[in-house]
Amino acid sequence: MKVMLIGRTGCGKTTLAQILNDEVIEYRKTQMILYEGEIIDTPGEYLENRNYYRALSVASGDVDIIFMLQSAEDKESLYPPNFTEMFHGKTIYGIITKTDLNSNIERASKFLKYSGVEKIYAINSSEKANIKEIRKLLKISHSE
Ligand SMILES: Nc1nc2c(ncn2[C@@H]2O[C@H](COP(=O)(O)OP(=O)(O)O)[C@@H](O)[C@H]2O)c(=O)[nH]1
Ligand SMILES: [Mg+2]
Repeated sequence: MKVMLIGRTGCGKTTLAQILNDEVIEYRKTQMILYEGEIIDTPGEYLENRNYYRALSVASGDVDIIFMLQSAEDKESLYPPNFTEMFHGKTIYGIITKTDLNSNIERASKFLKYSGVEKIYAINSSEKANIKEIRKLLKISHSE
């Protein structure tokens, strides 16, 4: 299963990609679309600037699943209403990140629903419990 990660800068896309790929977690700014195994990590700028929507749409061409990430810390969302329509035919999941911080999962959930997401999971990088659910979605088999 190929998956594409979308979300504003700092929401945790690269961290999630690293966890799913079992890499050492280290901060690294994503400047371009990165293909790491089955995971496509996209720069936050692609969501922040509408001129890049086309690039996201093209990059989604050969993925099976799209994860739209929303940090539970963020008080605003960059996803426009019904953003998911841009990816019609794809399986889309909302992923709420940073649930370990002073955060508001309900607010993040509302943002994602507003943008058209129906199925939502909440995770954070230090507690791996819910990451298992994400792995199941991707059918990545792991020893953990
Ligand atoms: N506390 C906490 N920090 C996180 C979490 N996920 C990511 N971060 C941190 O948030 C920062 C940005 O993460 P990154 O994955 O680079 O975001 P990206 O810009 O969406 O790729 C980094 O310092 C990460 O360590 C999380 O679940 N909890
Ligand atoms: Mg990144």
